[in-house]
Amino acid sequence: MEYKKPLGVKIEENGVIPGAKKLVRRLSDMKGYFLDEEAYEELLKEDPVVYEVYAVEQEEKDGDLNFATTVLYPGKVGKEFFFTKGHFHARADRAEIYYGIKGKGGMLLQTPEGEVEWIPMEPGTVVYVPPYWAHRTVNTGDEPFIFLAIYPADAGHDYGSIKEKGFAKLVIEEDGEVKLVDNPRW
Ligand code: S6P
Ligand code: ZN
Repeated sequence: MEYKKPLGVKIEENGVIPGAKKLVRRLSDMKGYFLDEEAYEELLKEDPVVYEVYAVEQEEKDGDLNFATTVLYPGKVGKEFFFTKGHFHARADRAEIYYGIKGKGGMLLQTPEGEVEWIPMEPGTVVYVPPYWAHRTVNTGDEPFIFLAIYPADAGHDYGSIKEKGFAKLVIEEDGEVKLVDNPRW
């Protein structure tokens, strides 16, 4: 039997996992995701980084685990707070755990039928993402929102239906408050 080597790694203050694979999502990678298209086009002139992911991933095998930090920057497109694209798992029955490290935000979760849940997150919050729920994180604060995700190595990502319709709820700022409102495009 060949055993894999165990690994211990310290997450840096800024959310970086040394040696991890880095993925950068800029606003230009998220065309069609935000409701306010005018505000999107305007901000596109700067094309800010919306989030970075630092992932330590294994071969896609049953039983193994991946982990990744996400650094989700503060910002808004119109009234809508910056968010991650959001996805179902390609193997839809795979669950996931998130752990809040820094900053303030929350997770939108949604079933294929469109039932939505909002879970606020701060440092120390653990979120259990059950099988079959799509999940998207949202930064509702004014500093980077950093969290760790731990997920089955064979979970994969299915971005398709979220890319088309989004989530049934939008997370917006109105009158200085964080509000969940119906997504008119849903
Ligand atoms: C993977 C896990 C996270 C996200 C990351 C970016 O299952 O849920 O690591 O991949 O937060 O979000 P997204 O929706 O662009 O993959
Ligand atoms: Zn996931």
